[in-house]
Amino acid sequence: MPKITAARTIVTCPGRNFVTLKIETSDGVHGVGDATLNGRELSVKSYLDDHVIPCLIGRDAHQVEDIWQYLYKGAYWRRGPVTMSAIAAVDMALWDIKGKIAGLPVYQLLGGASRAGVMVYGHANGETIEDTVAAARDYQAAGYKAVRLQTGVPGFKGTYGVSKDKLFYEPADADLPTETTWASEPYMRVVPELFAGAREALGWEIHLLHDVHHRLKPIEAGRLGKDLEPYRPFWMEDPTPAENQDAFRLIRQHTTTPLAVGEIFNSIWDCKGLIENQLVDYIRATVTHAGGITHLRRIAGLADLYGVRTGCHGATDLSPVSMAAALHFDLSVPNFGVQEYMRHTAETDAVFPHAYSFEGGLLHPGEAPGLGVDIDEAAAAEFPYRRAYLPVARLQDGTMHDW
Ligand code: KDG
Ligand code: MG
Repeated sequence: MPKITAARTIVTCPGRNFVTLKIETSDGVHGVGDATLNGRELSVKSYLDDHVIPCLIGRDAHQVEDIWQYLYKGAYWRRGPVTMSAIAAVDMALWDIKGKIAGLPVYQLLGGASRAGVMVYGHANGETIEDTVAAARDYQAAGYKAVRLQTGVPGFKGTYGVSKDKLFYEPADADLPTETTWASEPYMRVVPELFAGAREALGWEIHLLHDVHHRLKPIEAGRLGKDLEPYRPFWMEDPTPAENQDAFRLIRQHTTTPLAVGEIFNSIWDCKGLIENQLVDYIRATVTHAGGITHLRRIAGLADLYGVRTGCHGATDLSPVSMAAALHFDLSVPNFGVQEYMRHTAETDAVFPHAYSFEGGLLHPGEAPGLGVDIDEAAAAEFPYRRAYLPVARLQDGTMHDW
């Protein structure tokens, strides 16, 4: 049996921070897992270094399920983003090892390909509707079948989803949280105008998505969903903070715009009520923050029973290791919907050489054994950790709001 002989975390900042777990085995095979939790990176590193790695040494690397259960049940303190990101990193690394030893890409171990490739959506954004539509046109020209539209709200600086750089979106760009201002009313006026402009310019073939980023009250979300209906959005994401899952009943009563939720969920228990009550259409839990491939498959299995499809989070704060793992999952799972794809910078791609590739609006994980991604430790060492936080949002009178 391949025994786990060593494991360590590697923190690198090729433009943004990433935490990677590397597990080595007695067979000479190693695996990698992503443990990045944006703005709280060092907490997951400590959880792994101080509490998980010592328990891994000597275990059979093939026992992916048992090690998952051991870390989840054995901690006594269950769930939470730090714990579940740490477990996820171990799980990804073990699937990577299993694939390498079997000589198969991980998607083959998950049951094989259920489709030719993974439909992804890119991020079109701009300060104005015209800029956003122009960016969406570029994505369409590059072959994307789906694109997310985010635009600036007139009079407000630093609207969520609007990037300084057209291709790379990185909100965690300050040593301490920057403060942005928010008001729902002008936002709710501008988004339907954006979708009207986009449909006129791009036609009806391309899927259009939008992320509300937890900003609205339930009745406001119902209104926005209704106002967007004529433009047939693929989804409206995170309309309200999902701690209050009953809010989704209210939103559902008012709109047929499909709803996507779950990028900040970290276990099947966060997803269960929304799925079983058919209050969402897409579940966005992702490999890194929701306990790895092993746990995400369980979430997808539950979702499939209720006609809910997957739409994994894929922001740049998830490393190429996470993206690779997501693609193996996406390719194999029967109820796949769409995968978010924000391109990483050239520096990040150099630190994490990978086999996945984009063609015609689809990503494919490639045929390399395991996850098909690695970390170049020498390159990683050139980019030391830099503290960086996500912004916060306040209403115009100074009241703290959901970012
Ligand atoms: O770290 C926070 C980001 O991952 C998040 O703001 C991105 O909402 C997001 C998305 O849909 O990609
Ligand atoms: Mg989002």
